[in-house]
Amino acid sequence: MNSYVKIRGMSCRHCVMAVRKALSALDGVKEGEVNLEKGEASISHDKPIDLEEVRKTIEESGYEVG
Ligand SMILES: [Cu+2]
Repeated sequence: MNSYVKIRGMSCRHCVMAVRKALSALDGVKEGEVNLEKGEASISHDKPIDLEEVRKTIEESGYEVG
């Protein structure tokens, strides 16, 4: 399964790495891929993920969803 989230506030590779790491640590997430130009994360997971958790995690890393 794949879920996509729009992320605002990322400006460089470090932001991408921070978001990717945060997403990968979430329960059920296999991998989080982040596209800096699009400002979008693609999250691959084997079971349903809680998008509210995803939002919180991204915000705690210093970025915004939307
Ligand atoms: Cu950055």
